Amino acid sequence: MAEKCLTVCSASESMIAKAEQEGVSTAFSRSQEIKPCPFGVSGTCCRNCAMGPCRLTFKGEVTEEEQELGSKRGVCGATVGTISARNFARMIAAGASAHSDHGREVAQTFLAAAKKEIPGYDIKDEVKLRTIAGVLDISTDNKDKYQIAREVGEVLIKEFGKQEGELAFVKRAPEKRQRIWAEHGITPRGIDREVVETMHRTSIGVDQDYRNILLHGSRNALADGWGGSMIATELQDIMFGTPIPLRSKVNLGVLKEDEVNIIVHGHEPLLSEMIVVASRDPELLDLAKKVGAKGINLAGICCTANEILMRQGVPIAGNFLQQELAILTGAVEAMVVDVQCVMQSLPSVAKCYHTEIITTAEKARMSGTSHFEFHPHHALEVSKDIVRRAIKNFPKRKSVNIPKEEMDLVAGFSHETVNYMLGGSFRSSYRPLNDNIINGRIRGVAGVVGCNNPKVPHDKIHTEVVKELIANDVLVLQTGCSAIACAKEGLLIPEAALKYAGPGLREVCETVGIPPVLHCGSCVDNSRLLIAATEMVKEGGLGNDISDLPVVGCAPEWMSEKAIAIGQYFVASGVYVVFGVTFPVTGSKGVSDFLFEEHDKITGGKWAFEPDPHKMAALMLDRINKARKALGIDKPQERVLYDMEMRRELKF
Ligand code: SF4
Ligand code: MSK
Repeated sequence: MAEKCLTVCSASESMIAKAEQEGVSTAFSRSQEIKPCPFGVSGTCCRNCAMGPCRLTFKGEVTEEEQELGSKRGVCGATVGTISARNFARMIAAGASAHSDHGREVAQTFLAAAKKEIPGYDIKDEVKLRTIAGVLDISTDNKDKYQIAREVGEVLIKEFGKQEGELAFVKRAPEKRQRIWAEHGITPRGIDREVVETMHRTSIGVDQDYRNILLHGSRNALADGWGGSMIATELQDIMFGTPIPLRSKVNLGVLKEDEVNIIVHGHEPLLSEMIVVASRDPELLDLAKKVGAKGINLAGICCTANEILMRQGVPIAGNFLQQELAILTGAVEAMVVDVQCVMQSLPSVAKCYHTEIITTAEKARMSGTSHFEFHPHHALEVSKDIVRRAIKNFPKRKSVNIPKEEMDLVAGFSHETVNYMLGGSFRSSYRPLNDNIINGRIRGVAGVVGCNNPKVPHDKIHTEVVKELIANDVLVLQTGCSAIACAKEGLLIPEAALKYAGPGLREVCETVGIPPVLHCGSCVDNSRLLIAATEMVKEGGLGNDISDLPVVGCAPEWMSEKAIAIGQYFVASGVYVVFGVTFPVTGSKGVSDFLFEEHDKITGGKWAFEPDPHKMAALMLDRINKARKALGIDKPQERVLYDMEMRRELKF
């Protein structure tokens, strides 16, 4: 029997082989040992009360009527549709909570920075601050940036506990979209309120209509995308700077044999931004030299990596499934973790080498680690203590085996940057993007995002889907671990357009000087994609709503509940979203039909499930082609490249 392909990343492959040789358990080996529960996979198991757990199975072809009206039910009478919808909604609530709690931490730190209470943090992007103040109807006349930031921070913190009305950023969406949400009663009111209501509705004996549960799931997800996540992104940009394109490197080869290697891992940039500062401190660099190291090398894993890559150019060591593998190199002095996507196995892997795992968040502690509690009031001191500890660990190294693989990438494509790059410095605008979509040079835009999952070959599905999309002239926007996967494959450099892109997309990329795949940030930065889609609508010529655009999304190797929350807020915002690996409602015919078909009629967006990367790309292309046909832009049009004179003539 052919051996199962675990990864298409050769650096990871060599570390997986090393783990096997040295008897170290990793997610790759554990995934092969553990047989997933079939009820859990298809969403038909309920453990919401002590009369259960209740697991429902149906043999052979079963209709929705048989499932929903038959006698096979949980002890309380719950049907498989109710159980499956409740499970799905709870995944949304958990994912939205993670992003939104991140947003809350950022908002609190932002307010403290605005009050000048926390040295080291400042208000860096005043232009964006004023834009957001405008969105919130806060007057900026005769106010300095700190006063404006204070008012912005106070308004946005209240979004979490808001009880009535609607979230402030909802009005950034196209007007038609806002009307659709209002019509179906899914406009989010308050971030925390929607999560609490999901938990209430899905407890025993409350909401028992799967459509109603799932509609509230949409409202909860929208509170994430247009609420918690968007607050996190916007305030991080204002505090730390809105990303602009920069070059860096990616993969395990960024670790250095002769330097102290510190990896930051997790999601929030609040501490890692300060660790960047500490790692450049001359006193600490001297200390590193004293223990025989040539310097201090900082690298990232997962979304903390994406955050400090986008703003500081810090290289990325790897994505989600590479966190254990990085330690296996024997070259990591400290892995500093904050929240989310941190494997509990890290301390046991670290025990085999000299790596110290350092937790920093009060809400995310692990046994077998050191804890350096982070608080913005003393962030720089904590960061320096962490760097000192890493330096102290350098002489404890045993054998070091760093894979050579590393790849260049360009990152930093915030919505503002895309606007500037495509429109030019003279007149920032999405007009050239829209025009290139209308004339067919760019067929459409795809957001390809999300995690790794050891159930499928690591990075394979991401890279194959993306290659197929760009070959068909689809511009790809990326976040999260998917962006890291494609960066390792060399898809995030301008030269990739020559090698992989179709002729139309290649021409645009060459003219503008961008890669065909744009790195837009971390998981919370999926909110940037909502704003980009909205700007395309507002620019004109591509319909009146996000659902009219030839825009699609996918998460080819998803694993986290956060991915479900993201997927649902895109579907509720009018986007067609395809997920790979597995889909957690397939045990219920009614819920599957609702999410995969009926949802289109409600929000103009729907889900699809397809694990094969080529079929996944085909589904996305088909949806894009249908959108183009509906817009009347499916026939080839004369291709016009805008020169500066023509740009000046554009009407705004
Ligand atoms: Fe079973 Fe109903 Fe309790 Fe769920 S809520 S465990 S279906 S009895
Ligand atoms: S880190 S949520 S594995 S993308 Fe955002 Fe990666 Fe998924 Fe975590």
